[in-house]
Amino acid sequence: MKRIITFGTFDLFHIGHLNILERAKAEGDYLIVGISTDALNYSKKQKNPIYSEKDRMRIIQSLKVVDEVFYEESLELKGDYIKQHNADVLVMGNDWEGRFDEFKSICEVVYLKRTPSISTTEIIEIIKE
Ligand code: C2G
Repeated sequence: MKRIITFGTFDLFHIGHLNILERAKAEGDYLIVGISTDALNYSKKQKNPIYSEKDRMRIIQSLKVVDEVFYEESLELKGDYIKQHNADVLVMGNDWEGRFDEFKSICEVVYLKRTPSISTTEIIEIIKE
């Protein structure tokens, strides 16, 4: 059984998120998703996501393509998470192209093309206008 791992915030869940999760699952048999915690987001962007980590996790967990979820507390722990979950493949969107190549020594690393014209940031901007 091929185990896939991917990571993300998945705030204001949208079609780009669903596309990448479905395509990640298609790379293997079992999909594990690391959900960035509110604290990790705050450290990266100096603001909290709109949806709490608890709600973001419940949404992702409810998807039929997702087999397992956990909280991603630090970007530095990615290698540990890959090993702890015995992942064979790390999948990320191509906005992260090249950024996780260091993990090629412990698993396969695949970057999938992002869905064009949609992002959480754009949704927030449109609603603000
Ligand atoms: N994504 C996509 N198409 C979009 C928007 C997002 O394919 N139009 C993908 C991203 O490339 C990413 C996943 O959806 O692989 C989750 O995106 P974000 O919630 O923006 O995740 P991010 O904040 O980049 O967190 O350890 C890495 C981080 O946890 C990733």
